[in-house]
Amino acid sequence: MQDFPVLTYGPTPQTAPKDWTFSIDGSVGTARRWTWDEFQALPQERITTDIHCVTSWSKLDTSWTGVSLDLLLGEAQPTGAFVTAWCDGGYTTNLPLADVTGGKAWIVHGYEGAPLPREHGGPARLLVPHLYFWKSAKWVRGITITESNEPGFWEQNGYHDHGDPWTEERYGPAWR
Ligand SMILES: Nc1nc2c(c(=O)[nH]1)N[C@H]1C(S)=C(S)[C@@H](COP(=O)(O)O)O[C@H]1N2
Ligand SMILES: [Mo]
Repeated sequence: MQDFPVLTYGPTPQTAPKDWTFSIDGSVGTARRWTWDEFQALPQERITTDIHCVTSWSKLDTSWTGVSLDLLLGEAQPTGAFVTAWCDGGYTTNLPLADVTGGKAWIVHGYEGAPLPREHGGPARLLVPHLYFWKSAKWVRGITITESNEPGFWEQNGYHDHGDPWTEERYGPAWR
């Protein structure tokens, strides 16, 4: 994994799988929470995709294992149109619900056939490959559904609210 840079703001959290849960709450029909074992028992997908960092590197054909957010959100029945992903360590990032549904986002715990390394977000991270990689929150523990858009950590600190690499949505108004 030498050509896969580690980009983390702050220290790397250490959460053992036995202490890990994944929650969906906020504006939902039914708040849900899965333990590690419950999560592993859900249908797993293998995702092969390119990833793009805002600082200009891309990595092609990365391979991940995890659970589709369509499946998880289907159990929670969101009523709001925005998502905030939150993490051990305090990192947050915001996304429109439409960017994490329709086969576009996963909670992944495997990378290249092995457990996701801690420095890359293990035990589990969000994977949203069609947006810049800062949206793919490492050490993710849950998502909160909101009625309105609530900027996350980098979105409050200069990055673009949406982050589409094809139209190069890198930085927000404050940085232009
Ligand atoms: N929890 C958390 N997730 C995070 C970050 C972070 O600092 N904390 N950095 C983001 C940024 S800016 C990038 S580019 C990617 C980097 O992922 P990597 O370290 O696996 O390459 O993670 C994203 N997810
Ligand atoms: Mo980044």
